[in-house]
Amino acid sequence: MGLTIAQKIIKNHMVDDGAGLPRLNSDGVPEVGEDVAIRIDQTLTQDATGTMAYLEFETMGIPRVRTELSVAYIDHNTLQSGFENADDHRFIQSMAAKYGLYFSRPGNGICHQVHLERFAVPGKTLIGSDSHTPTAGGIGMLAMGAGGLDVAVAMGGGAYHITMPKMYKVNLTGKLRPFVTAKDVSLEILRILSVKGGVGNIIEWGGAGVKTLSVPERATITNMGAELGATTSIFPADEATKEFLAAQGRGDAFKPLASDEDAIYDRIIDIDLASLEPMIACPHSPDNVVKVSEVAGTKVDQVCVGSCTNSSLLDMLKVAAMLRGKTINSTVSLSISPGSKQVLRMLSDMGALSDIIASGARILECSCGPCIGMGFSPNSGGVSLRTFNRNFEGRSGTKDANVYLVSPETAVASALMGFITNPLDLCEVETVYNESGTEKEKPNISLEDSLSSIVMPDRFTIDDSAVIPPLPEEEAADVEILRGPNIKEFPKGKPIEDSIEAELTLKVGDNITTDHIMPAGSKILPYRSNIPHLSQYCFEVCDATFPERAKAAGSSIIVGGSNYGQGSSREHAALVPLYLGVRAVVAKSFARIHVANLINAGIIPLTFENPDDYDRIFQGDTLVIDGILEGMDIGTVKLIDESKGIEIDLACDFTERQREILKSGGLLPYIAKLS
Ligand code: MIC
Ligand code: SF4
Repeated sequence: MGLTIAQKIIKNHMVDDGAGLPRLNSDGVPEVGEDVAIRIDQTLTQDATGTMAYLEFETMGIPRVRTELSVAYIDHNTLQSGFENADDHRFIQSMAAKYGLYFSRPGNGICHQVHLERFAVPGKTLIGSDSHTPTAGGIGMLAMGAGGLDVAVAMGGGAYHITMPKMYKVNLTGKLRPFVTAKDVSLEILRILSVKGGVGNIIEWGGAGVKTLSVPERATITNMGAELGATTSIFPADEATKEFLAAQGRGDAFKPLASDEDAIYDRIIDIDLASLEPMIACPHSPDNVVKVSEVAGTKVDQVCVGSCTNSSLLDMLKVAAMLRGKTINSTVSLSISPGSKQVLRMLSDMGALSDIIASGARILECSCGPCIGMGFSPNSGGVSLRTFNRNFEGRSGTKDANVYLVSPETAVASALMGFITNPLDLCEVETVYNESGTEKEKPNISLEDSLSSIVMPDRFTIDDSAVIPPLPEEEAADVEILRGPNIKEFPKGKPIEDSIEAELTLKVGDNITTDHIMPAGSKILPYRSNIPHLSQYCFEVCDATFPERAKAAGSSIIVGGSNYGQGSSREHAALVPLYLGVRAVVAKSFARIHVANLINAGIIPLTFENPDDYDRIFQGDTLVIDGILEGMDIGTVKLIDESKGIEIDLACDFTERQREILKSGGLLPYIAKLS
């Protein structure tokens, strides 16, 4: 049988790192559900997760990174309202110099956008300490988000372990209509699959419609595969990929990549691009998707264009074309954050920046900015329309704001009108028929003409002056690591004990995000290397009393619903609970990266064998989990709720390697034992 793109890459990168090889099918591909160790060609970190990842890397005692390429980006913590972020940037820069990494300076852009432009290579593997690392899947890379510790291990040459996913295919036909965009495709698939529909799957995008999408458009789609909970998303590498790489002056990196004709998929979803309409994700979840026309007319206070989802040159040129000669509505504040220095510079050279400035928009620097609550928070109870990928409650920095996710076209149309506007309503579209009788859209206004004239440039402006290449080994050895006073020791896990007796200190519902567990935002993000300080804010969105209660309890257990820990890759959502004494998390199901982070930190994740048992236990109950060591071998363990006098079966189904990690007290001590 033929193979999918992802299966081909996994097959090429499978290694035996001592944990044993997975069971393979007759095509030499791991069976679904098997633990697979993958050799990692490239890694990336960003600053908000990077400080911790490099502190962890340091403890491994490896003299130089062992990947083909590793890049340390500074893009999240760029609002420097105190010494903390600047100190962390210097720390990361000195780590990059000492250990052989590329360093992308603050201002050079958002890691995923820059990586796509300058480093991503079809057919290679990439892990990044950021959940949107799959953006590079737009170029045909097997790119996955991971916790900082997993990235540190990969930098040291260690394999990355995944549970072999199922293969989903989205079969694209047709061509997007004007004003309907790749973002609308992302929102449509979220509407179909939901924020947990991708868990345990790799989503491959194929079909005749693929060739109508440019690489940055594909990257918008693979970027938001993170919101589906997918292991990753990937496109073939074809002519469009070749042209993109050539335009980036990296033609040599091209390698064609396609699935075999007879590849087998576990599920195929058909999307006709031509039939799509502008879509919008309503508060407070990326899968709360409806057509823009259904909420059109809602008054808007703020509009933000940017983030790793929608900040490419093509996106920004379209925004500029729509704004040209117009002034944004007087009741709306519009921010524009170009994704990279390359994008900003080209916008400036092409004159488009001037159109944006003239419209009254506020130009922010090339970084994550408002997407992670780093400035530009909405007004109280405000409505904010964002081209971003997450609209979780409170993430914008304003607790009672209502954040909607849209395409740049919908964002600009709404900024001009002052209320949610379907961009299609900005122009009258005439339907005409071509000679063969097939329907063809022929919009009749000049705005549309100017949008369709925006095409991929033959050559991007290439200027890597804000990327500092690795130092030669001889010089690197003398580099001094610069540490600020905000860097504190991180908590270390303890080998799992046979019995846990602890209070159920917090019970939460379904789809709890890492933004609930360990919020971000401008006030808290500077403390990513200071776990004691960070711990005050743990679960602040759900229950601000949790940190104090957990500390008082000493040992505690958290209970969650389904898809617990969805969203980001931040390992702080495991390290901070560890610091507060959390020993186990019991949930209906977990998100992929978070469950790995819990195990890596030494916290045991357990699932209800019968999800209805979730309703039988309550916050404040005293829980006992006995016989854990044997339970890990047989895959099940009993939880006794002493307060209610009931017993509940929990699944504790781990791979051999995960069991060993938990028995060692986390991934770091496990690695230390191996070496
Ligand atoms: C996010 O979008 O939530 C972040 C901030 O980029 C995170 C990483 C972090 O928390 O630092 C992510 O997506 O992994
Ligand atoms: Fe940055 Fe937002 Fe992308 Fe996360 S989702 S990497 S915060 S732009």
